[in-house]
Amino acid sequence: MTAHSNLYPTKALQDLDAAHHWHPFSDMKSLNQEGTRIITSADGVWLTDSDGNRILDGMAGLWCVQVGHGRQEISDAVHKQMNELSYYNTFFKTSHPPAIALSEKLARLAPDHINTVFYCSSGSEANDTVFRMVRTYWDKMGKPDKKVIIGRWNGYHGSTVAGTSLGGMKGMHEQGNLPVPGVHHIDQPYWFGEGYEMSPEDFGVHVARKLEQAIDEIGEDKVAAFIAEPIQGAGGVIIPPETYWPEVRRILDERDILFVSDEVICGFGRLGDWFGSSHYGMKPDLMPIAKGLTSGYLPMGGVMVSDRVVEGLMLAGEEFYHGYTYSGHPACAAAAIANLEIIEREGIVERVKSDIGPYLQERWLKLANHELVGEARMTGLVGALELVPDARNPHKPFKNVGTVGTICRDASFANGMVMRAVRDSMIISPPLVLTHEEADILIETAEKTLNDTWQILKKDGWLG
Ligand code: PXG
Repeated sequence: MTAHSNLYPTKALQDLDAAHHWHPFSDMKSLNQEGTRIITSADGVWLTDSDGNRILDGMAGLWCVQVGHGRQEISDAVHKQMNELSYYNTFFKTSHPPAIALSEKLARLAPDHINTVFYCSSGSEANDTVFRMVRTYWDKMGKPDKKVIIGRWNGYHGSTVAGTSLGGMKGMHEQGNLPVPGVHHIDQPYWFGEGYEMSPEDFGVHVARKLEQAIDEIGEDKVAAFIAEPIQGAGGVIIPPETYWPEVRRILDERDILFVSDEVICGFGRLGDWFGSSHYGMKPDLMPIAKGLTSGYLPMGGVMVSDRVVEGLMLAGEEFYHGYTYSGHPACAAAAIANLEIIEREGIVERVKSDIGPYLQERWLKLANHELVGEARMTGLVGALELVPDARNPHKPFKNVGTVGTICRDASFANGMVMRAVRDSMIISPPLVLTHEEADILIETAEKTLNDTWQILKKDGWLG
């Protein structure tokens, strides 16, 4: 069969998929029995499946399609680049115009103290690069004991060995005997689930101080870095209380460890600023990036490196033995440049901050009035609804965590919209080009989905 212009019935595709394709993060036995959904084309915020249904892409693919699907300008730029130079490496004293132009552009968009980028092909590779880079930095600085990296429980930094280790997903750690030694996890700033006995403000400070305690217990002379997402995405859109990042900043300012802001989801406009760390007034030493860098049109990631770390790594005048065949791939760089040009020209970051962001937030937060919703939260264009059995007693979760989320996610799909379920939270992270009219459709569909879910739960005895 050919890869495009689908001519095949859904069932035939599902059977072939089940026979030969191992999917990420999937229980393959049950998926093969159920059959996959097949997406055949997409335009703007709309997907089309193999049965011809139109579906609102409430997750921007997988948190990445900032500029919407099907932008001719990006595919033209890639096509042109492929004809001119489809591949060359950036090892052995060589470079090429797309990698150079993209680096200059990223340096301009990043905060003033960040002017250099190291390329890879994904967010996971970016965090593997971070892992080696921060430890090597301290070696070069003559502090080889500074090796421990502090991450957070329920953080997500990818699924490679270093990415899984830095992340705080216990189920992932169990597969492959991870984390690797030298990674320490502290609590996450999840007020709704873990801090509700305090005010959000007090909890923000309290949980930030877990970082201070960890550094002091391990010893500042042994800690290399702290890594965190500005807002945890895969962990369930955990938006920290207002007091959290300022307190973390105070702790970091008083101690000599590196701060790594994982911008894979929050970068490139998701929160209404170019980077999530800028949104929260943080000053990172390293920023892993991916996803929105190319809007997912081609795979590309990178680590944005501050002048301080670049200078440290160059101190000894030695090679950093790290790199990938596809570091700075010309076609991917061309896609990234075209994507960033669209974001700049259309003022998409500003639009999230002052137009579509506030517009969707206002409507999304009202969903908290629904009897299934314990909390609605949203910053920029990323939000969550916490589903609970009794909204008057909101912090008491459903039994068998995850089942209700899956019911709601399936109901959403049946209503023509992709929402992602994390535990029993429903997540939304739509393309940043969402129009007001599409935002209205998103909210109406979410409301209908909550009603449908409530009916199913009532019928099946979940609501008592
Ligand atoms: N850091 C963060 C903050 C991420 O969200 C990665 C690193 C890893 O990126 P790659 O490109 O290696 O996947 C991510 C990825 C989900 C989901 O189910 C989230 C991600 C990837 C796949 C699924 O929410 N985030």
